Amino acid sequence: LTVHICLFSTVEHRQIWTVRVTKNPDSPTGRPEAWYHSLIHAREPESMQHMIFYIYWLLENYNIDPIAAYILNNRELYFTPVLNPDGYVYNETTNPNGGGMWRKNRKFNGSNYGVDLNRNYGIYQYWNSSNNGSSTSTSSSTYRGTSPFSESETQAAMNFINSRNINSVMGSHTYGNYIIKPWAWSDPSPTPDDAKFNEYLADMSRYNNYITGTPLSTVGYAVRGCADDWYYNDSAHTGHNIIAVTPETGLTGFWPAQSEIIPLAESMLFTNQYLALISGAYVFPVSSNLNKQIYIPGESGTLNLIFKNKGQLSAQNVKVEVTSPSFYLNIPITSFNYSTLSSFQSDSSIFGFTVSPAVPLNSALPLNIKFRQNDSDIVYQETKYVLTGNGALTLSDSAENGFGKWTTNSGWAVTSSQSHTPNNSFTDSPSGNYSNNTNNSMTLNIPVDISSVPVTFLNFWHRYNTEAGYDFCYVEVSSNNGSSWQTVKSYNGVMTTWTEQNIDITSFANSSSQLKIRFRLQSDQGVVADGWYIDDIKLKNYSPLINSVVTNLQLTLAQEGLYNSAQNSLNMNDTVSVYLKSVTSPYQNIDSSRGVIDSLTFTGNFGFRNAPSGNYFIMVKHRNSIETWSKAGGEEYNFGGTLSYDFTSSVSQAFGDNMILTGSKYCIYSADADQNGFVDIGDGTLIDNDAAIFAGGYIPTDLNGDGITDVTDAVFADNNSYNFISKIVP
Ligand SMILES: [Ca+2]
Ligand SMILES: [Ca+2]
Ligand SMILES: [Ca+2]
Ligand SMILES: [Ca+2]
Ligand SMILES: [Zn+2]
Repeated sequence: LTVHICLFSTVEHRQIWTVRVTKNPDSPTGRPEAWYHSLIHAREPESMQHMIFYIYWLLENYNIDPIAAYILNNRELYFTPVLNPDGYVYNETTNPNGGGMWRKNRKFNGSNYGVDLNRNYGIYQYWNSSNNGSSTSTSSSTYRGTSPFSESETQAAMNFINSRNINSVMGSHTYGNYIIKPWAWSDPSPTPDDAKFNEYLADMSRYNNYITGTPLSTVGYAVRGCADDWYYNDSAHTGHNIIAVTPETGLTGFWPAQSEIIPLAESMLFTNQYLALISGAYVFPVSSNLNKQIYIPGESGTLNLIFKNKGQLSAQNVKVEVTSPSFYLNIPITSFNYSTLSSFQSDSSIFGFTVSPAVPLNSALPLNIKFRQNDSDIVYQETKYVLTGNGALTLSDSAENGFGKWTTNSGWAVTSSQSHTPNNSFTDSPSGNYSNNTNNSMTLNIPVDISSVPVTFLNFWHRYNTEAGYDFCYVEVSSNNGSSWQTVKSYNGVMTTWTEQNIDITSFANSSSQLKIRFRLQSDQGVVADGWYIDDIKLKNYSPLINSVVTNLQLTLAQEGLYNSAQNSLNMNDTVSVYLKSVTSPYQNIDSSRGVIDSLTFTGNFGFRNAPSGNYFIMVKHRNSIETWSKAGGEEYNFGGTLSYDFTSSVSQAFGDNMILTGSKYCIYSADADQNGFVDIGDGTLIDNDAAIFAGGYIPTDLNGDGITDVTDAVFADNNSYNFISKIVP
């Protein structure tokens, strides 16, 4: 799946290695191409770590994860882990244990070393724009070089881009937890693709909640001579622009602790996948909404999916699919097909479902959403839960009983100045505005054990007022008692009406026995506001129901035609259908099951999954027997339990005593070959006709089960029609 190629060599004669990763990588495949490069700045090793982590994820999951398989089968990826090897080796030399702070390459400039490669891209207009996005001083860490593409590393990048047909580029940096779009230089207006970039950045930060924007709105300065601007607008590509983005991973500096390396790499995994996927066709959700938060057993609902082809190429034979592994959910239509979805075209589908009346409360019934392309390839999958009942409340705090369940590092407290439920709520800054450069959290004291009810929803009400784009409210979850945290949601700007949030944190909570949650407000160095108010915090937990409980019915019966009284056995094992019927008019079907009556024991096992506990008639249908109901009054049925019923023991076991005694067994009547509820001339005619042509096999006119239809079958029809045998129902 991989092959390595050399881009170019540096002033210190090191090679810039690049690896092609795709199925059958020995030569270019013609698949949509994406390029990832990192360590253009030599002191930013996490940029390389998350790339390597992603490459391993792809390779190790080719036969496991359908998204990995799709990317490797349908994209041609290029990875350049060290675009600035001279600078990286320099750091290794000065600081063998890490921590080296050299940023530029190692070009000697007469008196100083190094050019900032991410200030050395063209075109001249960007490289030399009037803003202060780079330095002309050779001693500066942002020295731009003598001219655009003066450096061998940037020339290598330029030549590589121009030699290939790359649709998307990720040039990775650290740090700050940003994802950055063009323009990097201080252009007076946004790029023509700004709306598209905004969607891309919103999607890419969907799970890691990185802050998104231009360099000016994120890291706080414009960048002239930046790689992304040239990739996006001025590479040799004609007809379309390369989607170029820059992630800045991590919050703790250029050399994060060893324990952070993998969590940070994991935080970039989806972002990395997404960049590959958008270089071709990529159907991705815009929204997926259930019509209710919780459902009553027996209730119907809808899942409304809106989706869009976020890819740069047209998507073919798109299938949107919703299925459930739970027998408690009935989804009549499980997929919709769309022959073509062009780039940035959206569409929607609505899936109806019914929740079984038998489902226990506080259950979570999985809905597996899959988007497929080319009829089969899965490009997106997600599980949502249909919930029944209010859930087990593993945490509930209305702020009316003090701050005792929480710990704060900097002034969170109960306030009566705002509340959702009177009189109090929690707030970060009870005495006015929050401070600049604050990092203020309110953390649950005692961890919650959700291991037995792992489907977890965090529900709370809130309102907030922060400096939009700069000061953020974070909802964070720890599955290890606070050792590490993951952001599940962030908010910024102004929202001054109390609003409910109901967040599925199941994947973050990870079935933990030590779940903690934290609300954290973080501000930058300027502009403050009132902050964040939170009330009525709840953790609602549910048990996932994948395979439902089965109620077993042991049913004993004999079919008149099949029964051999001399041997006290049936002539064959045969299938019957069993229905649980309401005991009140109009005696609706509540549940049904099929099974086989054993020829020696006269008994079959029938599993039911839908009927709630109650009283039901047991009704039996067999391919050529008279429909027969259990005795008057119905049978007591306990969901999840077992039940047995024996038709053969007494004539009164059948409703209306509608059975015939043969030898020692009461048998259900045979010869209703046309299954109209009567044994009459119609059945006799069917049997006579089949007998006349010597018909054989598994056919309804073979009443005694010997594989042929003849006079020995006709005799049952003659006798039963003579006696006007018909079904007897309540
Ligand atoms: Ca309250
Ligand atoms: Ca601020
Ligand atoms: Ca405040
Ligand atoms: Ca026969
Ligand atoms: Zn950087």
